[in-house]
Amino acid sequence: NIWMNILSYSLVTLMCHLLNVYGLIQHFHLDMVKLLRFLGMVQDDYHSHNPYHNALHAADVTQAMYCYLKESKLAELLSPTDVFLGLLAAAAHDVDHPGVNQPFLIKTGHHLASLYQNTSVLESHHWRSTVGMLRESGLLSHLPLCMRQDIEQQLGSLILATDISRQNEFLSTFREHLNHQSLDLHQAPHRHFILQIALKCADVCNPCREWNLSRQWSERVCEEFYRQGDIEKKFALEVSPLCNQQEDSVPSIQIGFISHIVEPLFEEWCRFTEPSPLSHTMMDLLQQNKTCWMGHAHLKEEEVDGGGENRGPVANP
Ligand SMILES: *[C@@H]1O[C@H](CO)[C@@H](O)[C@H](O)[C@H]1NC(C)=O
Ligand SMILES: *[C@@H]1O[C@H](CO)[C@@H](O)[C@H](O)[C@H]1NC(C)=O
Ligand SMILES: CC(=O)N[C@H]1CO[C@H](CO)[C@@H](O)[C@@H]1O
Ligand SMILES: [Zn+2]
Repeated sequence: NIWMNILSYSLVTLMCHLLNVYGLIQHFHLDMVKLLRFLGMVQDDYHSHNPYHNALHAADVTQAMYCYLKESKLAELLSPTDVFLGLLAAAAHDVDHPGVNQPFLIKTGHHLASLYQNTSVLESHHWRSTVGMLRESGLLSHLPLCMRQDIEQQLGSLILATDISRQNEFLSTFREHLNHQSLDLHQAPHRHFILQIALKCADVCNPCREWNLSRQWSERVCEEFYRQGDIEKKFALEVSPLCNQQEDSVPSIQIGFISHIVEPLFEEWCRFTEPSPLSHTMMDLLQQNKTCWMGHAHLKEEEVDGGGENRGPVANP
């Protein structure tokens, strides 16, 4: 698939550009040959035949992350290490994604499910794969051991935050902080928490983009769900929520996803970044796109309202 390869090459190009713009290649004395080797490995480990979880999604999330790091509330307080970690985590957060979700891996007895004991199976794999590639490429081998260990740990904590089953945990902590104005971005742990939130936002920001783009991402993610459903049918397994093409329409999946995951998260992000033209634009697009999906959904009333409720949240953005 040549077209997909050209598109997914954007991950290496984008990362080199962003690291260069921030002066991070100089700051960390990165060797260009090792950097290109590392980024090339990350890109190649994304599955280009996944309709959604491919290197293009990684590039999309990295681009969004860059924009969020530039928010005026944040930009001047972030250290070079914060920015480096944020961009790296975004680029690698879904690496080697198999195109099926965690429940599928558990019920089919996949080795990753037993390796990670049925908990954050995919996210743990994305993290450990990234650490493996960092070490293999030697990208950070010139840095002191304690610094390398710190980078690996923080990368893990950022990538594991994208596990959507932990959404409520992060959202309520974020809300508490905002209600009590208790975030102090001069403190490294608080900045790390905001990086986790920013990455979570970037990972689910598809519905905050212009309709044309947003719609294509929606179709891709649903195509990936339906493919999983087809495999489940073929092997006489129970079809997972959202994966039945006959029952779960693209509009109904999107309305549930927006109402239960994206809207609550971006409402708080908007509050945190206030005043932010970007956040307001994203909230406007989100509302317009949601209305648009509701117009597309020739659904019974209760299906639109209860979309995600009885099906549970969308599994793996
Ligand atoms: C993971 O889930 C499978 C299937 O439900 C179960 O058989 C197995 O014991 C679980 N493993 C762990 C470590 O919980
Ligand atoms: C959206 O895509 C359609 C055709 O694919 C194009 O005609 C239209 O100009 C696009 N709209 C925007 C705002 O890019
Ligand atoms: C039908 C509808 O409201 N569509 C809107 C979806 O959002 C885009 C902006 O991204 C609007 O241009 C459309 O009009
Ligand atoms: Zn993702």
